[in-house]
Amino acid sequence: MKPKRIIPCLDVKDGRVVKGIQFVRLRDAGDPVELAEVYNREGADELVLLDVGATGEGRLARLDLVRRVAERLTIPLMVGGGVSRVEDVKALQDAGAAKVSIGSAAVRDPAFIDRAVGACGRAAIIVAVDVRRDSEAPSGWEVMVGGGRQPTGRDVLAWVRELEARGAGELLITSIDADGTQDGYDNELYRTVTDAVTLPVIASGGAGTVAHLKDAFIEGKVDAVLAASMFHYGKVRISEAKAYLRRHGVPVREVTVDGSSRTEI
Ligand code: 0VR
Repeated sequence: MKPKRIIPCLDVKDGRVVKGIQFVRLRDAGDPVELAEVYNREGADELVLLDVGATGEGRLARLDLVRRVAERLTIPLMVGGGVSRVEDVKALQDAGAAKVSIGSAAVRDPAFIDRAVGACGRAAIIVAVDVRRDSEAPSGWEVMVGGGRQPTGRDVLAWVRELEARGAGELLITSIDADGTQDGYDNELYRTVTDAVTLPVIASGGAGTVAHLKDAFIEGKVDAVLAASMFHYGKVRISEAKAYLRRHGVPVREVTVDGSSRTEI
């Protein structure tokens, strides 16, 4: 079985890592390059760099920061924030991003996903889907854009099915309700999505304990877990999380001291 992935997330605004709750009340959580090096050394499987200011300011994630982070990593870097053209994807790839996350722009122009996949390949194109619980939505969750502030009227299931049809490589699904709470992932959301599409799904929003990570894999059936607060505030080390997951039968990539890797349960 393919190893499950642990992916720390660096939400960056004005060159600093920030962390809030439900996307607001952002507070400083450190230097992005330093944190990237720590997570890489600790055994993270991938790293997300999300420029949370970019979309709102109508610009692309800062390429100089992407370069400085990418050159310190031995794991794949996924970059998101303000991506709205194929040229943006290519510029981020040239700066060292292995994968690029597209969020609001995909909702504005779904055919952009087809163009980006056609030009850059499925493996490089992740679609970020931020949702909030909404009893009016057929599946129970509505897709939001613009940093979680603008409702789209789209239901999460209809949207992820359309993204699968358009060739997206992976889905990064963030629960805004859970974001930053450290109360656990919305596993009902992930089970609903993973029962509906075959695309790899990354859970995002709410991680606080190693048990939360296990629950997302076992109950939510996700392929990877993204976490920010839990790791930034030093609650759990990635090596501890991987040992716990192995003890509970979740296959994870083991990183040995010489940096080589193998998958062990
Ligand atoms: P934790 O719950 O702390 O693990 O957060 C995981 C995930 O929700 C965040 O890293 C990130 O996706 C939150 N996203 C955005 C944002 C945060 C602030 C402002 C905007 C955005 O647009 O995604």
